[in-house]
Amino acid sequence: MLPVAELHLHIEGTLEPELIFALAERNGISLPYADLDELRARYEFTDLQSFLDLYYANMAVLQTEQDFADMTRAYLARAALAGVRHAEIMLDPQAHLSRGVPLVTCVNGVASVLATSEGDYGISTLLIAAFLRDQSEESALAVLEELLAMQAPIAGIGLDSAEVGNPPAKFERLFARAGDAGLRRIAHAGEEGPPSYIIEALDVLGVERIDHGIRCMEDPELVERLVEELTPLTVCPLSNVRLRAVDDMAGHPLPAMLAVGLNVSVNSDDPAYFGGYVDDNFAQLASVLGLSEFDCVRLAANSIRSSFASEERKTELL
Ligand code: ES4
Ligand code: ZN
Repeated sequence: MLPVAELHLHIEGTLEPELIFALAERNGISLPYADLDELRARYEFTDLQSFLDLYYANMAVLQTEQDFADMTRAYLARAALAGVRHAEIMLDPQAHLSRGVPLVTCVNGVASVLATSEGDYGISTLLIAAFLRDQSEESALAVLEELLAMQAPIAGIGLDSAEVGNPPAKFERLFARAGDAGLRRIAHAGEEGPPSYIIEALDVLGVERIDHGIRCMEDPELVERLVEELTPLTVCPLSNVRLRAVDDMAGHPLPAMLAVGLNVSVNSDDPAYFGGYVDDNFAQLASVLGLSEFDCVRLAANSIRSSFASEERKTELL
């Protein structure tokens, strides 16, 4: 198995249907689905929002530190089988706070497992607090201050959720504060939103990496800049197909992105919702798009180089 770094992963998006039912049972929560098949029948998405509705609804079963820890362990165990040797994991604190789950519960639940992930699963990890762009900047700033005050073990911040209508510039002060606090900065841009959102994320937010970024292909000047600056784009092929950002895998822009020299990597985004983990993404790229072994090696190397892992760890994995 090719060693890869997973750079675009929402831990809540790793909550598999079986675990949703198990946690609902443990926490005495009644689900609006009679059984697994009824839940699985909901995994038919038409766009980003139709997915986000189910993604946020299913989080209801995450109540205790142990719930967050169990979800994180399940991801690491599966990711190890996929060849993941380093993972940068996003957590959506606001999605839990708004349900009455304290910040310490979600952060400690995930972080307690990540603390020993290298020894336990062979996966070095770091945690990224992602902020919901459809909520206010004030809300995000308050949560960031709380994370800093509690010295949460976060390496950086991200920006996710409903993209269109919530441009990066809305979070200029949040990202400035994070930068001042020494945090790494990434943002989703150019998934459903226009190429101009990618430019804004780079120039206004100062991000080091773009999550998705596939719509950069509509702007040749932007492509030229991204190639020149070697900006990492964390592409998620199965996610793009399932959320209909692209028509089908055969029409995915990844081969074209590689061909023009963009620094792309392959990631699973929300693997429990989109039909597979990193290995499944690579397998589909190979079978449908004829991605060569050489391309896969390059994508894997891109992922490791574009990570926030220590230089020693990167050397070890390359
Ligand atoms: C997400 Cl695929 C995607 N896009 C934006 N926000 C998200 N949160 C979880 N998955
Ligand atoms: Zn994402």
